[in-house]
Amino acid sequence: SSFLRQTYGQRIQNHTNPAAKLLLETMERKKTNLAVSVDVVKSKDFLAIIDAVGPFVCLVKTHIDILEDFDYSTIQRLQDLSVKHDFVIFEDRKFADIGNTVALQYSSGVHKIANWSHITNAHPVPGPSIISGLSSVGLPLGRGLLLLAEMSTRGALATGSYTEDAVRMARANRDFVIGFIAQRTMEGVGLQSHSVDNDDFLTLTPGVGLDSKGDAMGQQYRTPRQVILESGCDVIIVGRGIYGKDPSLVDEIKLQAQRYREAGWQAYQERISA
Ligand code: BMP
Repeated sequence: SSFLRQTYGQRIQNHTNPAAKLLLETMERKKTNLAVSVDVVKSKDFLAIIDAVGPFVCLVKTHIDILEDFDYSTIQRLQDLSVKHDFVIFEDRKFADIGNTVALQYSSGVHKIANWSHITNAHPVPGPSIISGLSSVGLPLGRGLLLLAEMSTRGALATGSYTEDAVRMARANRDFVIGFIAQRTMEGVGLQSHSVDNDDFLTLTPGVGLDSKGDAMGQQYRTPRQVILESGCDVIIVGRGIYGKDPSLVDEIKLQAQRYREAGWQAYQERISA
């Protein structure tokens, strides 16, 4: 039977990875499947948005390399907010190189992502060695990895057998790979028969918007209902739909976060009671 009918809380037992468990526990506790993607370039805006949306989200997604005034103290503030508001941190780094290089990029440099990000992600394009490289750093720290099995953009190349191979790579590395960035659930994808005992991966899905169908650079948006109920995804990732064009409008940002949280949770409740 499908994991899509189980509650987030019930699904905790299907996972051994600490980051996967933490995310499911947080979703169950806070009753939210909303993740906010905070794609702004000033640390002050970055932290203000996170403080505003914190109560409504299970996870905050970062692109730490776009902060033009980056300083490691921003990481300490992000971690303080993650404790204050009880959310998981996901650095959307999209690693894509050989094992040795990604291990260095993950552990070192200015950002030291493995030190503070519970979850990160990688393109499967180099093959399984990207997972070994990242897990050599992340697994001892209790981190989790998402593979990009699909993308939200028009004309994306991650389709068909590429997507299926991404899912096989994940199944072979269950200790560290906790799920996918994808547009639908990968449960059963690429399986000849029902030969896998536990196919419960987490599906985190960007390309979510209630008021817009896309942007001028190839992004495509679907609604929380399409994503959670119709496509079987677990977490909606929303960026501009929540913080809009003006990161200083804190009250408006809070309202939008509440709106997306409600839409996502409603769709989930319909799914588990279907
Ligand atoms: P927005 O909701 O403002 O379009 O932002 C979407 C976020 O999700 C961006 O940070 C982008 O990098 C990320 N993303 C995406 O949009 N599509 C994908 O397939 C994978 C992503 O990580």
